[in-house]
Parts: sequence; structure tokens; C-alpha cells
Amino acid sequence: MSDNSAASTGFRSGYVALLGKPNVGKSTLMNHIVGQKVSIVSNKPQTTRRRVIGIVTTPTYQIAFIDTPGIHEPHTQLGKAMIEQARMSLGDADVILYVADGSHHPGEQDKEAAKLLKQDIKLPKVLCMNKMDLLKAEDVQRNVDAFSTLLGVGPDDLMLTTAIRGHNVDKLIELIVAKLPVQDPLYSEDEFTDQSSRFLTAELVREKILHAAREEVPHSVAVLVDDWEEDGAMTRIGATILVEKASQRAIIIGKQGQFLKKIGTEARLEIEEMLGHKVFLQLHVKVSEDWRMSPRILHDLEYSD
Ligand SMILES: Nc1nc2c(ncn2[C@@H]2O[C@H](COP(=O)(O)OP(=O)(O)O)[C@@H](O)[C@H]2O)c(=O)[nH]1
Ligand SMILES: [Mg+2]
Repeated sequence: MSDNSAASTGFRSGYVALLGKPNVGKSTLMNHIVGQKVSIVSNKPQTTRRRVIGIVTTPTYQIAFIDTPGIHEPHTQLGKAMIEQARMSLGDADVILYVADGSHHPGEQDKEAAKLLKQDIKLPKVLCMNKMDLLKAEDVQRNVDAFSTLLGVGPDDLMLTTAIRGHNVDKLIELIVAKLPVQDPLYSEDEFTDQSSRFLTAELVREKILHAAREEVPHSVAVLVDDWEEDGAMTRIGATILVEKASQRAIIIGKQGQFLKKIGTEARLEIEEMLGHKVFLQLHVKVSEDWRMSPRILHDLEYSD
């Protein structure tokens, strides 16, 4: 009789918490490894608002990444919920993957995050110094030294990567897998996320807004899917885009509805790809002055429990 248990095959699996300040490439890295867009990406702050699990399974290992909102000062109820999500992910993790913008010297936020990590020093840590494509050759040693000292990570536990191109990501995975416990997989092999299609749909709409909108809009936007109907070979989806001011509503709708139309088309194409069939997407824009302060709306948006 053959024994397929992890104990005999050496199969490794576990949770890896992605930590680091916003905008360093945590979600980009996870999507690349998982091979699906489970977490949206943009250069705007607060792109990732709640924890998202992204799972990759191979014949020898399974990694369940816990992508977190970056660690930052909370100013709103939403901000508080975001920090809470990052902290909670530490409790579940087997390994911490700290992602830094390796092209810069550590900043204040990296120092704060390092303090947080020192409290959880028992977990094995891997340091990913991302955005290597922007790193000048003469800064490599200086930045590597600064981050490894700050986080207490030795030279064998760090990797320089370019997540947007997948450079060195395979080597990074090797470092991570070596630190995972030998145990059976936690998820079935066809699972790649814990997020519902509804939530991923809302997120894809929000991503298109983040990409297209000017700086003053992103923090103020949330997307709520309020209608979802399977209709033969197509899904009819209705979603509401919440903004905080009438002026933002005007921006999102655009001249003769052109902006909203563009967002709708871009999002629909990706939602169709995700669901594997045709989608009819209807978007509405609504002003809700302080949705970021409202526990009820945050709950409806699935940003908090
Ligand atoms: N130049 C460069 N940009 C990157 C790299 N990885 C991610 N980015 C960009 O950095 C921005 C933030 O990425 P994101 O994954 O949302 O960061 P997160 O906030 O840490 O999750 C996006 O515009 C990405 O395209 C990289 O390796 N090099
Ligand atoms: Mg992110």
C-alpha cells in the first residue's frame, strides 16, 4: 500500500502573511505566484482594504498567502478595520513574508512595522526586497544591509525581486517553502482564494476606478454589488459605486457618462474572464457622505465583521 501522507512525501504547506507598507508590491507578488488576480493592484494608497487569501498548490507544496492592507496610521473606522486585519493575519501565519520597496532606504513606516514584527519574533521571517528594477547598482549593498538589520533577517533569508516581471520569484518561493511545516494541504488543489465571486467583482470595479481616477477620488470610493442573477449563459450584475461628495460623483460619471462607461467596460471584460461567461454589468453612483465612518456600511462592503 502506498503512503501519500505528508510525513512520507515531505509535502509542505501553511499560511504566509504578507506584511509591509502600502504600495511595495505585496498584491502584485501574490497574484503572480497564485496565477490569478485575487487581490487588486494600483499605485494608490488603500488599494487592499481587507485580508485576502491567495492559494497556490503544486505536487510538493501549498502556500496560502494572507494579503493584508499595509500597516499605517489609522484615521478612520475603515483605517482601524484595515490595521486589525493585518494584525489578525499574524496570529494565523506559519511564516512572515515582509515585502519592502528595495529601491528605497527603509522609511518611518518600515521602522514601525519592524517594531510590530519584533513582538511576533517566534515566527520564521523571509524578506522580499521588491522593485529591484528601480534599484541602482550602487545602492544594493546599502539597502540590503539596512533592511536586514532593521528586520533581523540574515542574508540567507532575503531575496531581491521584480514582482511585475516575476524576476527571482521562484527563488523567493524556495526560501518560503523551506520554512513551512511538513503537513497535508489545507485547501483542495483547485481552490485559489477564499473570496467570493461577488467580492472579487466589486474589487475589479474599484480597481478600474483607481486606475482611471485622479488622486482625490480613490480613498472615497467603495463598490457594493447589490444584484447578482444567473440568467442562462450570462450573469446580470448590478453594483453601486459609493463616493463621499457630489463633485466626486460627477467625476466618476464623467461627461455624458463616458467615464462610467469606460470603467464598466474594462471591469466587465475582466469579470467575464474570471467567471468564464458573459456578464451584463450595470453601475450606479451614489453619494454617501461618511461611509468610511459607518460600521453598517463597512459591514455591507465586507470590510469588517
Ligand atoms: N517598478 C516596479 N513596480 C512594481 C513592482 N511590483 C509592484 N509594482 C507596482 O507598485 C504598485 C503597488 O503595487 P501593489 O501590489 O498594489 O502594492 P501593495 O500595496 O503592497 O499591495 C503598482 O503600481 C504595481 O504595478 C516591481 O517589482 N517593480
Ligand atoms: Mg495590496
